[in-house]
Amino acid sequence: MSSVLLLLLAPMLASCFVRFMPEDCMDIHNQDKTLKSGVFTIYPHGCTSALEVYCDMETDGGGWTVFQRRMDGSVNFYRPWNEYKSGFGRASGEYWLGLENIYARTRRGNHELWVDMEDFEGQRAFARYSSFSINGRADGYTLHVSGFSNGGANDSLAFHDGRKFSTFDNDQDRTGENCAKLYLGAFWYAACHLANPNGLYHWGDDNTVPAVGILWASWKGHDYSLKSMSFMIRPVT
Ligand SMILES: [Ca+2]
Repeated sequence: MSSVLLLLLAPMLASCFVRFMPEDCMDIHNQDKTLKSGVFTIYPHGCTSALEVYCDMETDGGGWTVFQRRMDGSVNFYRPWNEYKSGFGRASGEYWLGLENIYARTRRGNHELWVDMEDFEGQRAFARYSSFSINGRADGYTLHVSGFSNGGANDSLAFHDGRKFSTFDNDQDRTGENCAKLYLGAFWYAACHLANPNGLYHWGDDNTVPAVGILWASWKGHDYSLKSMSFMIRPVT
């Protein structure tokens, strides 16, 4: 009986004997500052929580944990609550890390946020926030973001500060409508959005349906869907 139990526990125990268990990309960066950006394994909440993420090791000195990444439209982001809660996609491409994992990180201390974006004409811009956190599930993963500094994209996120996260099957927005259904995404919708990072991947301002794309309105307006966008966080010491 005990040997059966051991057999069942073996995979869990094995992962708990890993010597180096970084909680985020900053831990990995601090271990070896020569590492380039790429996919790494982190342990956001303990030894059984191994998770692959993309780490940006170059932007402003590196150590950024990417929690949202769009780049080629290969992953469908129009997904239900449970998937936004736990995460989906692949760290080597497009993915969403999951609200529980983001919460696990930001509850451990102060974090800053960097939103990186690129249009189809090869221009780049960013927005940076000196403080970023979300509440837990019981509070609807409410967004707290402040301390904006401009990297050319202007501020489209202050509008979403204090809002709960909404998906098409869990409407927590500020309207009688369902913002996630209207704009084919999932976000901290208010009424409804100035940013729609998890919207529909399409090509720039292609005159299809308005305001459903991967948008950052203060940079390219409500109808221009960006080529790439990523949200990444880093602990502030
Ligand atoms: Ca609503």
